[in-house]
Amino acid sequence: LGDRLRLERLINATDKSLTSGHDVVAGLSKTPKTLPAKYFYDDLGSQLFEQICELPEYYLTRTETAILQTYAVEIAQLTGSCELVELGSGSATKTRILLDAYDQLGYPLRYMPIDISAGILESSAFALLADYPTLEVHGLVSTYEQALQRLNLPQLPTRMLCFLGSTLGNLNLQECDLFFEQVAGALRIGEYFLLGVDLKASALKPKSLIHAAYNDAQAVSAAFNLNMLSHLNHKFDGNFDLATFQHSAIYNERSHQVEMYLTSTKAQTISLRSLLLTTTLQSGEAILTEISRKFDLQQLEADLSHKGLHKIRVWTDPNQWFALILCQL
Ligand code: AVJ
Repeated sequence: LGDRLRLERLINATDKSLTSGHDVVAGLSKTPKTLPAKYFYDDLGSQLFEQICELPEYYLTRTETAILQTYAVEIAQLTGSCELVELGSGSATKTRILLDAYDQLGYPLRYMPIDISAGILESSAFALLADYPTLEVHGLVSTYEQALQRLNLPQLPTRMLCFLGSTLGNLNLQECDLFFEQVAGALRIGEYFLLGVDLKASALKPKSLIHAAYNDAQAVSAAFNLNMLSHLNHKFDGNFDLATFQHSAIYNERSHQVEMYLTSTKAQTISLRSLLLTTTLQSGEAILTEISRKFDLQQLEADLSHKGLHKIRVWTDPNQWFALILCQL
């Protein structure tokens, strides 16, 4: 394996200078309180998210997978040989569909997975190397910001940056705008950006479908949401008592986004000692832990092209629940 695998840590779990927690302090100091969604993904959080992807209610993964299965070869034909770079690679299950397509066309297989969780990055890299005998993997344990800065380096092969699973939905309008700018800045002219997004409710996509995806019967979504508090407890020496918080998720029809909350069931004081942070919560007070925006294709294409990311082709499922957009700088 040795020469086919390189793993680099841009974040070190024990080094708090890179993950200073200033974003946690800022979020808990706001009214209403918020916490950044990236804190879902410690190793257990990544596992819980993998479980969510398999839930009957969570249509996003299944739908995106089906689109990829139908069109991966077409994507590979459009881009030609290129290195796959993936932001938020997770278990890299969907990536296999792309790798198979590039392989089928006889292209060399190069993959740069980027994930904030070292555990899932390592295990997925090992599994891929075992299954693809010629694959070369260069992984980064990193936030998106760090990785996009690192990608802005002269490199030989053409790259396709993949951002699947509608993770884009976690970014608000301003963050999204900045993100597209960073993506455009990281790519060279002619390189590709493959984006998977969940679409707004419509005649073919009832709001109840979206609601159920974040309120599953087995309460895995609730466990995923609550796990953020346990992650923060470990990382910042905190005292969140998970038994005093309740999961909720609503589809906000005006802003076309799912909002996920943790609501305190009692008045309490929380401290995160390594951040020197103390904050009080009232009984019934909610912390916003995630927005999951749902997109309008026309609007999104306009926003992308405004940053120089020009649409090459768009694919959707028959019900137009989910879309894949291939752009080129
Ligand atoms: C990984 C951000 C796309 O918003 O649907 C799943 C995360 N949150 N269930 C999403 C998530 C609750 C997921 N993304």
